[in-house]
Amino acid sequence: MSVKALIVVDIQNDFLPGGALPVPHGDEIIEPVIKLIEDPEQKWHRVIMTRDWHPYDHISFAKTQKKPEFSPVTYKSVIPNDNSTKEGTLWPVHCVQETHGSQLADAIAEEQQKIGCKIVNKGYLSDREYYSAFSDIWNYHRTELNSYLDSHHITDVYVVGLALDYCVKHTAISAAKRGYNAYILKDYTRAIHSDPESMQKLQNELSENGVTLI
Ligand code: VGL
Ligand code: ZN
Repeated sequence: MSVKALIVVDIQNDFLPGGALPVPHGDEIIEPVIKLIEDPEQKWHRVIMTRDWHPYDHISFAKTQKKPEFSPVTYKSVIPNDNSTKEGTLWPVHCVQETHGSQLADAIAEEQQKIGCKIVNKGYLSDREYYSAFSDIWNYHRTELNSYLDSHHITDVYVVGLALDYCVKHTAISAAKRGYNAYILKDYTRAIHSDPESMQKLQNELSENGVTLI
């Protein structure tokens, strides 16, 4: 038997048009996502909403590193005795804890109140980048999402939200690596880079990692 969780990733003001790090057309998914949450045929056992939740001096901010926005960065591992590095991108300041930009979009926040679903924060340790809602990029610091899904005996994870090519993708890949059946519902996501070449690369990365894009 499958026990289904819907993970609604980072539908926050800063990722919407007019926000600090807008995902093009991100606002278009808000009403569809609410309908999906409320669809009785889906039989969601749990719905979880995630928030990117950064301190003001987060390591992923261009301002923190005194570099131009969207420039590349090489992160050093936070794991003791690990000398590995990872390539990343420096972002405009976004989703700073407790600011307007970090709040869930109004209609999503209303829905959260209405159904009383779990909110999982990520990105709150200043010295490391996070894309997956399960952990930092080093898979070292784990968020509450891990124990929450375990304790509710979830088998299948469906991921929607923003941005398809960052947090949605990495959350779904983490879920697959942790042994869940992992799906992304494409119509309920939008990407930062949505040109055909980027989409093809994304599709390949997902299938290599056992994530189904529906
Ligand atoms: C995200 C870039 C930086 C996301 C978060 O939620 O996709 N993207 N922080
Ligand atoms: Zn972020």
